[in-house]
Amino acid sequence: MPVKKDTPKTLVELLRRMWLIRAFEEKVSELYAAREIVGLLHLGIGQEAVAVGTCSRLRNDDYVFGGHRSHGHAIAKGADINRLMAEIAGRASGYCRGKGGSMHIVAAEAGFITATGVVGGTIPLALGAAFAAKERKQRQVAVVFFGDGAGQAGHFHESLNIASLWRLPVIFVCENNGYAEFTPLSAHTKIERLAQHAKTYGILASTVDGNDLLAVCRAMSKAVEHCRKGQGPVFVECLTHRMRGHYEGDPAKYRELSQLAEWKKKDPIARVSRRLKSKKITSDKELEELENDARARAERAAEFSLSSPWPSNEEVATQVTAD
Ligand SMILES: Cc1ncc(C[n+]2csc(CCOP(=O)(O)OP(=O)(O)O)c2C)c(N)n1
Ligand SMILES: [Mg+2]
Repeated sequence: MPVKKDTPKTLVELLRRMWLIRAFEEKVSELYAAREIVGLLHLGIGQEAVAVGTCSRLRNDDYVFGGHRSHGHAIAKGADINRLMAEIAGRASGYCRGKGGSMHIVAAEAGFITATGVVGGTIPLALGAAFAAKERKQRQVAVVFFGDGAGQAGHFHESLNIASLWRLPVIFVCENNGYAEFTPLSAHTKIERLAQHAKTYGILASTVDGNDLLAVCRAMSKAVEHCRKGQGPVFVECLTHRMRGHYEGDPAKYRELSQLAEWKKKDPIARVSRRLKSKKITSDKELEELENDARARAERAAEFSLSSPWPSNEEVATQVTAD
């Protein structure tokens, strides 16, 4: 969702959005543990600043594409959390009538075009949206979120090349959380910074602290301006960390506990809260209210979802098979 102007109040609003994502995902995790939600579930807890910082720079009619860890991206772009949670719970009131689930979110009215479980699979799709936007001359941009693991896929490299060649208004947002499933970055590439790949293809690229909301906002403001002026694609690599396992239930034995503890100190929500408090913009009580409000909204989304009907047998069989 776009912010009109950056003021101290804006920062409070962005913190509210980060809390909404956190509370939403923690509620989803709770429902998963209670087996109210089934299937594979990938949470982005700890990565909220990337989603919120990026989408705060976008217009409603800009396009966003995600992947398997994209609840936060959809919420940040303005998706309705009731319909989103219902989708994850497989209910008929969900965005895809319960047939897409956690990894196939579509919230078209909010400009969240699609997500996929195919790693990096929406990167070429974002190029298509950017191409159409360029043809229509409406100065929209397309943003695609993906992880460091996608950087080894052929379609990632082909897309960077074409986007650069055709000067497409696409912003590649790489959430480099250091792992692809259980494999550390150093075991799947010799390249330390994914932004290096983009530079090779002649794309304007930078690496930022993805747990610093303001750093993400600054990088994205520049990226969006560059794209809207028709100057071609931009690649922003955001260094971050997922605080949960790769999927819910992952024992995460490949990760040192000390590493997690270090990242917890860099929790993006705590960082913004400390900043607001030290600048006397927000009191402890107001910060607490932000969290409580987000948790109450997530609770209502859960009630809405679990009281919604399952899709009918006829519904389940439509739109999902090749005739
Ligand atoms: C094309 C493809 N290959 C492999 C997989 C299995 N897989 C699912 S998630 C994942 C790792 C993705 O890592 P990354 O892109 O860094 O995203 P993160 O999970 O860290 O957010 C893999 C290999 C897949 N879903 N799709
Ligand atoms: Mg990763």
